[in-house]
Amino acid sequence: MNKLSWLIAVCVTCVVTTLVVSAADDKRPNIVFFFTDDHAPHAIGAYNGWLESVNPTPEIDKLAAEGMLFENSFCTNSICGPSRAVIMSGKHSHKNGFMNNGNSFDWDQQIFPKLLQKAGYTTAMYGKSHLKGNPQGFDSWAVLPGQGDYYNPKMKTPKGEIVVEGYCTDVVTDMAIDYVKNKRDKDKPFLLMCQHKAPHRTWMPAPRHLHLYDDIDIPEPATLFDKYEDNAPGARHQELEIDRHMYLQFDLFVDLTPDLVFDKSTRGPSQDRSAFFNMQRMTPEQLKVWRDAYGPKDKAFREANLQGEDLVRWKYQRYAKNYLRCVKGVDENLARMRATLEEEGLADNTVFVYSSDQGFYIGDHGWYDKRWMYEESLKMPLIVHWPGVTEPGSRNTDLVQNLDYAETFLEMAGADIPSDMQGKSLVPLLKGDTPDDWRESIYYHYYEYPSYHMVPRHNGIRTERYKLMNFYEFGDEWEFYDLEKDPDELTNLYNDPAYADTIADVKKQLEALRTHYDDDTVTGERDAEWKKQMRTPRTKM
Ligand code: SGN
Ligand code: CA
Repeated sequence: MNKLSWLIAVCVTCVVTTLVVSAADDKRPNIVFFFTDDHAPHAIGAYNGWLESVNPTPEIDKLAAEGMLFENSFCTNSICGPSRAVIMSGKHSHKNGFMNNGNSFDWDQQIFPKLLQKAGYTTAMYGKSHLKGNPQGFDSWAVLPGQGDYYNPKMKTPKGEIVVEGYCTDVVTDMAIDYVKNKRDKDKPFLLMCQHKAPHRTWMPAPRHLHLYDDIDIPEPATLFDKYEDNAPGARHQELEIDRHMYLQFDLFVDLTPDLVFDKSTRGPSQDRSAFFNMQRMTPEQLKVWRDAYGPKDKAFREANLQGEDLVRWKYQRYAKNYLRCVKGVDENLARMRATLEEEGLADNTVFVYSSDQGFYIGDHGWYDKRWMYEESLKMPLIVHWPGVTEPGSRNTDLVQNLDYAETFLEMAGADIPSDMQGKSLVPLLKGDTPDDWRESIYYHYYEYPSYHMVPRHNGIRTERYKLMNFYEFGDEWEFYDLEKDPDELTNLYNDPAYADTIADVKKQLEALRTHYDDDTVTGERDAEWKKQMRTPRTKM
């Protein structure tokens, strides 16, 4: 061997040894982000909401018993695409550019998965992305196009579109499991984003769950028959009521007719057709299970000829059961995912995060869907199990947001947090130490109007105790709630003199937040006729 080839051989050996040693020494945790669509915290047992008695999520509850549950976890903009864009970028909607579902995400921007890749992580995303375009920052991915299908879903992959037979929550978890077992680069720590469509509208459960809860009544929320008397006009002009805007066929599958020629009169003014399309995707076997499950129930329903509040109650039961059946699919698959980590010997060094893109109304205020800054849709579940770090069964009450996730994952990986990200890492909180200067309020801004469900644009602030909301598009409408005294937000105190000083103070805080987050997007003055119409009080039909 001449001198040069000896030198090369020594160098190569050194490099290889260093790589092997660094892979073996890399103790940075893997991160599994198990994420769902529209799963409200009050539909998780561990959150102790009014649905707790149904025991909807034994597996998620187990995760909470082993890790930390965040009681005051909020989104910045309660809708799917925008929430996900905030998570990716660590920036509010007006900074990351994805303000409503109609926008397209600019994947060229700085997002935490790219930064994790740079820091030596391997990354993957499966399931619902809802950010349009081909994902960047992932070594492996397969995503549902748009909202995705519940049955036998189409999936977009780097190699083209595929169709996978099965139920979406199972299919997506299968892919995530396959990644952990066979696909990932085993020399690197990994980030795995396993993102489900369930329990999004139109709440289609797996065949194995169609009879779950058949023999019980789901408790009703206290506000099922809210009349929105105290609210700003927007609450009387929305289109998300179980009573008026939830459709027997489209949403509740009464008289299953997948071969139906789509008839506009069977749906509301701003609905799409995903239930019909999903049903048309079913195999004959799947469809038979559905007809067998719903047929007898539909017959009983037709015979009962329910009207008024009885009909609302029936619709609520059908809806809540289907929603919770979808949640069951999520819960079971979370257990499968965790079992895989155990089997692969990875569980002890993997941070497991459960979250969903926003909360949801499960009959609360008579509604379904989200969008509003009221508690049920502002809150998002957040449960983190970080072995050896999070105190088992701990519950954190600090104000946290999806704005903080990117920063948190970066700190877990020992990577730098870019200064233009707007959230704060939750790592100190996960270790049980809340910094003295932790935030005392959160900022919210919703933009998608006019659109599905007709929830007007609004922004606002929530402190530990108070909430102030501004519906700025039609004049200057405000709502103010004292959450300690009125957790259901039924009494708007905006004009109550007893609260005048507090309101003035919270308003100043809201202005300070707008400045802090550099949000100058309060726009959208409408024409006079429109304003007049929105000001006309509309009672429930
Ligand atoms: C669909 C739903 C709406 C829902 C939006 C946004 N209709 O349009 O009910 O508000 O998505 O949801 S459906 O007929 O498709 O069910 S989001 O979670 O993607 O933001
Ligand atoms: Ca959603």
